[in-house]
Amino acid sequence: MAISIQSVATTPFEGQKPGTSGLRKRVKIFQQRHYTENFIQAILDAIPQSEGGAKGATLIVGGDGRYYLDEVLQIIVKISAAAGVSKLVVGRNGILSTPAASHLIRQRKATGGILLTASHNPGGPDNDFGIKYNMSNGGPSPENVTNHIYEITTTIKEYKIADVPKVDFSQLGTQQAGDLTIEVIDEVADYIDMLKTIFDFDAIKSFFKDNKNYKVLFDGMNGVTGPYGYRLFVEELGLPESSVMRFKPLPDFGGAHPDPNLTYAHDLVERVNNEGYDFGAASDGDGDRNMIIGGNHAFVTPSDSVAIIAHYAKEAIPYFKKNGVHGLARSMPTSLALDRVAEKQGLEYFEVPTGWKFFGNLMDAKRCSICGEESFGTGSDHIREKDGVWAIMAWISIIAFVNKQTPGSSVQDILQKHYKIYGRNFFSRYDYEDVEGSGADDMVSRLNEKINSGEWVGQVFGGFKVKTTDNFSYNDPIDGSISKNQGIRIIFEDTSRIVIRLSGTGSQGATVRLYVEKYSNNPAEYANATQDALKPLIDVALELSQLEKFTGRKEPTVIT
Ligand code: G16
Repeated sequence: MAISIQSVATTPFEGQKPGTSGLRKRVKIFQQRHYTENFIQAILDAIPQSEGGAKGATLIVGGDGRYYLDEVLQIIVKISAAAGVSKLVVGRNGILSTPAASHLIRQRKATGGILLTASHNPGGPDNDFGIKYNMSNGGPSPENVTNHIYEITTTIKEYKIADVPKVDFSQLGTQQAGDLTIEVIDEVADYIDMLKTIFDFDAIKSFFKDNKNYKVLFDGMNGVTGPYGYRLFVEELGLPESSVMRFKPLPDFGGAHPDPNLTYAHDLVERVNNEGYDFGAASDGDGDRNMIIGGNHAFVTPSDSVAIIAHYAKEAIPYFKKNGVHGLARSMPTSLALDRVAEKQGLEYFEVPTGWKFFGNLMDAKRCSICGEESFGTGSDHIREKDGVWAIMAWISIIAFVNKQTPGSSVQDILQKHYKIYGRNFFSRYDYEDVEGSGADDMVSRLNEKINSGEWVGQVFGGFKVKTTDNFSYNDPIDGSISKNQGIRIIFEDTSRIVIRLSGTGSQGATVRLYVEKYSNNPAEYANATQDALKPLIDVALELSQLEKFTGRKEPTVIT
């Protein structure tokens, strides 16, 4: 069908550089005339020829339902039709969780996907929107591709749009926009089918049947995973509707900050503690993050969560029973708890920079099966994104498995049992959000000077003797690429660590992340409160970084 294609003259916008995971900015920035069009055109032009390029491509498109999604979907249709894209596979109403999109890219053998999300950042007209491109392996584009996208945005002079009618994304089925086919699919079904190939649904159902009083509460945080959680927990596993909360995706997440941590998922934490739930879990705006808690204030740090999943994987999860576990990986700031599991199981393990994209190469090369990040991301090689609902199902599988051996085991029991085997890595992250950019940069510059001079090595601070200091650099063992300046590390003789880096996902000012970790193999300490255990090290971190002096902040905005 002939369609008219128009070239629209444009000029570059500053700052269209994708961060840790895509371009995230205020909605008002995306709403500027030509802004979104420039970026979408740059994405299509940057699809590598080795991946097939845009012409004739099949792209998976969807997002977390946040404000401005509808407008961007129509822009994608027009620019894709003009670029000769062959097919767009879109979730109903443009909804697809990030893990569901990653799965669909792989399942459909698509060229890639455009994901419309700012993840856990708040939504609504005054908050954030985001766009990222995922490759044919289902994972976020690597730095050479994001750099190429950025380069194009700095020189763009025109974009091309096709004159096609508005597409109705509420209707399942196929529609045409010129030669471009648009297939609107059930946003949940394929993902649930995938979970059925990974987990033993019958074992989980029989656990709930045998433990009728075991209470679960899933919090969709008004983000994208609500429909997934509802279909899974209520319709598939047969739990009562009271097992899900905030399960309707809202364009502004109901005003909430859809980030599953103890601060922003406070409502869930309160309910689990006050209403006698045994297990609580939340996922974020786009469904790739997760938080796991248990009754009586049990909190599973993401670092412990991935270590525990790795510990039980082959026994409790059919996918790993069948495929084995090739290796483990974590992001650099994530605690070393996972390394201990790898060592005990004789598995290869990796430390990569912050950013899920760094796990993809290892997974594609079959050198990593399970990985995780302290930033509430946990996942496996079933897809190439972290996967909140998968992690929750992994935990439910472990609970069912452990309870079969030792009935009545709580989340806290599982934690303590793990510490008895491996010792405990106390871990905490302090976030200082929206600080003035130059103060944060000056702080990092000074820290770089300190570590370059090696001046702290051998010195003792607060009883901790410094072993090494560096700015983390990663040499990808698969493609040989090197990523430098990934975070300041101060590592002590007793394996305790302080890590400081600037976030790559904020949309306003700078966010300083301060990570502290201390290992104990003294059973008398395993039940200690995290903040108490880490207080001396946090004091050292604040002293060495001079964070208050540089940022003017006395207290962090979020502690996890
Ligand atoms: C993204 C990345 C993660 C990263 C997190 C935090 O998560 O995919 O790998 O750990 O950001 O990054 P930063 O510390 O730079 O803010 P998400 O859930 O935002 O896509």
